[in-house]
Amino acid sequence: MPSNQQSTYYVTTPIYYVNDEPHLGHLYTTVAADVLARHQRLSGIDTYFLTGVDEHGLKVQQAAEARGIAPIDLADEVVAHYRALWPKFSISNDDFIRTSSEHHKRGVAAMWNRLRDAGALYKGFYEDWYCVPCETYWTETQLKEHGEDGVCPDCRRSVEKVQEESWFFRLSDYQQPLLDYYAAHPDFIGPDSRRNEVMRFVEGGLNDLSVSRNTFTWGVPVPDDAGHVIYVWIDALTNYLSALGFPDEDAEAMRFWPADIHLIGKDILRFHAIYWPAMLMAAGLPLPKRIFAHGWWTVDGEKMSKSKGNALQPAQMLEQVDADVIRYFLLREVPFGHDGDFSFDALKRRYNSELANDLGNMVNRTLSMLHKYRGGVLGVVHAEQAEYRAWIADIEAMQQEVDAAINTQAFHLALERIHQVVRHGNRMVEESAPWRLAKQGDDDRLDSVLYHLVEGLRLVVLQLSPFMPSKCDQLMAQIMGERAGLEQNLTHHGGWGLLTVGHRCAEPVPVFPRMEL
Ligand code: ME8
Repeated sequence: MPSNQQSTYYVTTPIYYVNDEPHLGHLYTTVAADVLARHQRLSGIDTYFLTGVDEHGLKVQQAAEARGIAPIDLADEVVAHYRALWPKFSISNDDFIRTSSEHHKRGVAAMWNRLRDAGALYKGFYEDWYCVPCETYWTETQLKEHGEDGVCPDCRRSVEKVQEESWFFRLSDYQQPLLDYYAAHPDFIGPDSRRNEVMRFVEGGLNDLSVSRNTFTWGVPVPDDAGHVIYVWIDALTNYLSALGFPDEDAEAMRFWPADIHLIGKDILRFHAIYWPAMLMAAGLPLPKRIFAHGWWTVDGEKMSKSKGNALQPAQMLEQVDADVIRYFLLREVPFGHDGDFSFDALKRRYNSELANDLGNMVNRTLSMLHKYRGGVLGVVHAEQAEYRAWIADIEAMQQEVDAAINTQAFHLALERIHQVVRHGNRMVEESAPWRLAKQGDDDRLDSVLYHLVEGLRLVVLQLSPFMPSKCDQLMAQIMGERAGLEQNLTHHGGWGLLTVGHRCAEPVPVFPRMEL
């Protein structure tokens, strides 16, 4: 059973910029976070899953100007798309934060005041470079070190010169405290390769960070210095706390802090693994337990971009493929943390072999035989044979291993392990040949094998349900028959033997029809 004994769990996605529509990359992080949240809830843990949008900053302001509309109108439009999209992919977020909301802005102002009161802020003059698409400051030296002049080392687009009065955060004070923290908390940053990357960066030295702008207005005003708006990353990172009610320490949801995991893409690791913990240290607040930076999706070998028009829009993908199948593919195809390439052909191949053939077949064959030979009703298990003991042991080991894999964000391993059990089940069908037992009138053995298959399937579907919630609801409805809708969780229903003699399964209805390539 789940190894995770803690009582609360808090998982977050990045809050996405509203300069553009959601695409495959945004879906990826959000689905992964959803699987973590669903798995924890299944394990009986009090869970909070946060996603939302990042509305402020120059990038959003410029995107709105280009459309000739106000930033808040652009934000409202894109927010409506996100809100319509997530339910289509069964995203079970408990909250959706907007950084334009009053409660968030109050949280940001409170964070600012805490930093200022701690002596971590001072006023100065910023004269260097800024990348608007990344909302990142760059020094002349950093630009030179990373190659081309005038180009952002991260996104390779043009940087602009900034010369203005600015507030600074004493980030340089946190070089050693951060290095000590990484050393003492080896699981703080995942995967390990990213942890090493961050440590090398911090070892190279940290400059104080410019944290306010006074040449545009689309942001949270600096308290007591109305000409300045707070740097969009200070604003955005604070969402993880403001959503819980910060600065009200006794707000009910504050029990979820510190977060168990911030899921992000590798593009925004520095902000989460350096700036955010340094800010929290300065503010005297507990740090999140883990930050995991996943890899980058390309599409048919190319980087997704607005100019190429090849960014896959999740809502349009649904015209071709079921949402749960996309969820499954994204987490199955590429080890979490690695880069991957999306193609519908690869998705269909994976689907046909693992879901249509293996899982679909196991469910259909098992339930069809149960109906054909036993009227859909489970009979008495007579013999405790070695093959059944091995089957139950395999399922129990799978439950442990899936839990461990999900708790280390190794989603592909969790799915691979579940799939191994499905293949084991199909082998059991072949080897025990229930159709032969039926012909021979060997009812005892027939009842035994059918029982083990159905009960095993139930536990497979339970483990798979965080990945494919609506497909698994359909499968569970067939397995549970009249008892469908019974609340399913691993704590109460994860053990072998919930189904008993006389249980009637529903007629099988195919859930994974083959797809044409
Ligand atoms: O960075 N492959 O927002 P954003 C995989 N507002 N994941 C991808 C991806 C791709 N090709 N493209 C985007 C921001 N993502 C800030 C975050 S958080 C306090 C503020 C995902 O709209 C991935 O999670 O640019 C990445 O980190 C995020 O979208 C960036 O979203």
